[in-house]
Amino acid sequence: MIRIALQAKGRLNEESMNLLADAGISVEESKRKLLSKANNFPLEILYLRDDDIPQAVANRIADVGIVGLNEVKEKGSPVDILYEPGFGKCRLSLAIPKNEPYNGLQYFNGKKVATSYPKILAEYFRENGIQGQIEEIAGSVEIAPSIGMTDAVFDIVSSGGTLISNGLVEVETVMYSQAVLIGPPAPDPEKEPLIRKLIFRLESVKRSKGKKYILVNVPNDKLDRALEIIPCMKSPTLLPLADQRWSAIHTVVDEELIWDVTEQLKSIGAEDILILSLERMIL
Ligand code: PRT
Ligand code: ZN
Repeated sequence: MIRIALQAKGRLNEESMNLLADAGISVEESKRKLLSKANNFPLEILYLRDDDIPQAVANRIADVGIVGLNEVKEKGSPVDILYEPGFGKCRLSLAIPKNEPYNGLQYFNGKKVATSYPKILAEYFRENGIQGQIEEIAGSVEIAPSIGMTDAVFDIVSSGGTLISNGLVEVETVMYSQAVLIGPPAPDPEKEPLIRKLIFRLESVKRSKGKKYILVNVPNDKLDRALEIIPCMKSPTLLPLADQRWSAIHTVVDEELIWDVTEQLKSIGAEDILILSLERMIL
């Protein structure tokens, strides 16, 4: 049995749960519980605030966890990044009131900056030789300048809408972040095979995203041309049809290329094109 720490509620909770579901892991009803169990994988889910996840993994209260890279960096806990599931993407940026003239990083010398990520900001200022004053606040960082508390903010940005609606403009991107699966640097040898099995499942789901399965019937004299058109990852499957003048090609194609590929295939006389969605891809 392994234990995974997930965010109890908040932005990463739903996608973390969906990720487990996509990997074929079904979880008991989790509402208002600290701990729940997967029904069909030796996995226990520990629901925590995201701030506590890096430490829980470092202290081996959980074997792995899913949390934003920003939290991992801020907490500085000794954990390894095992896998990037591809959600929770954002950046941590410095922003200032939009009417202020900005002349580069030295702007922040002697300025007060509100943030929930004081360590990341202090390191950035140190690396760049900036003497800024960091005010740690827990929430609603973006309102600090408008209430006269600070001159600037250092906060998470995704669409940028929150900054705009608070009259702020992003001037420096300090780091990019996304959800990461973390584990201790040297996992318990008894747990390691299960951790690897979990990552293997997550990878196969991710690999299938953005891909489609295509089946197409092609006259035999156009097969070479059809194989040039289809940009497949590996050698495609070729199957003879009952009508011996025709063959079927089965393969996986990037979703964004599907329309282009199908139009070109039609133009050389291909027929009966089926495009199917993919659930898993295990190589
Ligand atoms: O209760 P708990 O402590 O667990 O949660 P929390 O309130 O600390 O975190 P939560 O749920 O808000 O975010 C969890 C993680 O999601 C963060 O640590 C990031 O890794 C990631 N993430 C991705 C974001 C965003 N996108 C995001 N947009 N976290 C916060 N925001 C906030 C941001 O703080 C700002 O207020 O959304 C606003 C900006 O969004 P835009 O789209 O207007 O730019
Ligand atoms: Zn938090």
